[in-house]
Amino acid sequence: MAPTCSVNLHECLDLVTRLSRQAGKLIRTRIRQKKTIETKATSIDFVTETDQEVEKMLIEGIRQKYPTHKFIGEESFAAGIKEKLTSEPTWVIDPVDGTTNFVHGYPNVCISIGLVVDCEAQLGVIFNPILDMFFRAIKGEGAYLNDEPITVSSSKCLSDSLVSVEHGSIRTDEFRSIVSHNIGYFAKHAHGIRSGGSAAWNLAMVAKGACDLYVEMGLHAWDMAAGNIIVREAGGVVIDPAGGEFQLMNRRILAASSKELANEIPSNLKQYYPEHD
Ligand code: LIP
Repeated sequence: MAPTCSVNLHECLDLVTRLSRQAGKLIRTRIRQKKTIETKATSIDFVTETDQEVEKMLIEGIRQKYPTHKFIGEESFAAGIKEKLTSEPTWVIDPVDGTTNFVHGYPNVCISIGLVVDCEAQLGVIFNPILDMFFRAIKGEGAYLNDEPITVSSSKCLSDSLVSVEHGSIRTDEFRSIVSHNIGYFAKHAHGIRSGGSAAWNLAMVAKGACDLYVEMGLHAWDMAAGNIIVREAGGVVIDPAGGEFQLMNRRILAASSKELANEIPSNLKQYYPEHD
């Protein structure tokens, strides 16, 4: 029998649903206003006051109910609070995934919250408050968009697929040349390519069956913790872009509608291995 999770996942989901809807109101108001922008790791890795405020709201709200739980949050990390992933229940949070979209008023902006227990994804929530799309999954219970069940598409090969890619925020020549090569490969062989500007959004689109494949190298655990479980619960496959097992802390992801499609990709990609967080 599969081991049961030590936390009540339905109570956790109720809590983060309430908190994300509350935080979503702030994002909806602020997206129309002028933002104060700062940069982090690179000149195009942005943070705004809203990212910081939303992360604080979410962490404080969760901590009130679960004082012993751990947090890996994008903005806490940038501020020097660098928690490692352990077997303890850990909330992995991106308060505004798609910060560049948020800065420009482009509507692909998501709150992304994943809960990992014993190093295994148990729950994920992705909320786009601008488009009012709320994706959620609990391990073993399927994936939902605004309370309707969702499933991945039936695509089994690249030549039938729509592919999401990102240019990322790393600006080195090596990275740019690898990304250009991989995007060129998809452009040549797929139905089309899209760039949503938010990893959480891209993963939600694979889960919803609106996109068949998403590959990115150089992102972070908070960009993919929720989407990883939502794609799997929607019937999709999540692996490392080189073909091995997906590792949340490795900063690389390949999400696909099927095992066949996932397996077709790795040998055709140039690989980039970012430094671990
Ligand atoms: C962004 C990701 C995006 C990736 C960017 C960045 P942020 O997250 O969602 O897919 O290409 O490098 O990590 O910074 O908007 O939360």
